[in-house]
Amino acid sequence: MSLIQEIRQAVIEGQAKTVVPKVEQALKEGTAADKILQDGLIDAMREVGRLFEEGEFFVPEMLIAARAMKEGLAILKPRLLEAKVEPIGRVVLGTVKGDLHDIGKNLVGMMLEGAGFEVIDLGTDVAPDQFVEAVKDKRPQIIGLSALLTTTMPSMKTTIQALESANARGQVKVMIGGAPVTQKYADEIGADAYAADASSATARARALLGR
Ligand code: B1M
Repeated sequence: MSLIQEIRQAVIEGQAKTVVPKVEQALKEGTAADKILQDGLIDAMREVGRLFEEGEFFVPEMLIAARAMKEGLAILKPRLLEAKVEPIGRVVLGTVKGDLHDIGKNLVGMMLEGAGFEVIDLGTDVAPDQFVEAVKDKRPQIIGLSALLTTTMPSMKTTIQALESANARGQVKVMIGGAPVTQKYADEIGADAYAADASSATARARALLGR
């Protein structure tokens, strides 16, 4: 088994104590941080989701796998941010109301920071009014909404409606993403951009600012 496969397996098994030294070892051996992220950590979470769907994993297993992923991600973060430059724009980011999934959202935030954006992270379970307030207070050019549950996706639409009601929609571009979200859904609810993953999120954010 390659080192990357060992990292993937340790995340699936939720063994944070194994993940951390193995990620450190892979970096020392010269493996690119992005490869460890994609083939080790993200692919492991994909498998965890599959096992959950098949009834082999339950919430506790998902949770400990997520913790192991987060600890591995913390080791990779400085490497992923190495390209950091002066802020090119401000993004307010959050997982929508009712949704507690934050790994993907954190990754998007990290990549945006790495691409030179200032990121204000509102966390998870963020209500439409909190996004509206942040748009008024922090004056971002973009708000980023993340949803991982089909049941919480409608909160993206409600957030856009709340911005409209507060006459704040014209001040900010709305980008959405998350596993169940699609370009079609973004078009339906009037979002300005959809991104399928963290690296395309940075490309979309730059494009929204005309860069
Ligand atoms: Co949850 N969960 N979960 N879970 N969980 C999913 C999402 C699920 C698909 C699993 C499954 O059934 N296969 C399923 C949703 C089904 C559906 O809605 N159709 C599900 C469920 C059902 C639930 C609960 C309801 C389970 C229960 O309690 N019965 C519950 C809900 C809790 C709540 O939110 N209210 C729940 C709970 C949890 C845990 C707490 C245990 C844990 C989350 C821990 C945490 O985040 N801190 C968890 C986990 C870990 C998962 C899976 C296994 C992994 C998610 C993840 O972190 N992926 C997930 C299965 C899966 O996705 N395959 C699952 C890795 C991450 C890097 O990818 O988040 O997709 P992702 O982010 C990507 C892109 O989507 C995109 O870029 C990211 C990086 O490339 N992206 C954006 C994300 N946000 C973006 C924003 C953007 C742009 C791109 O612009 C702003």
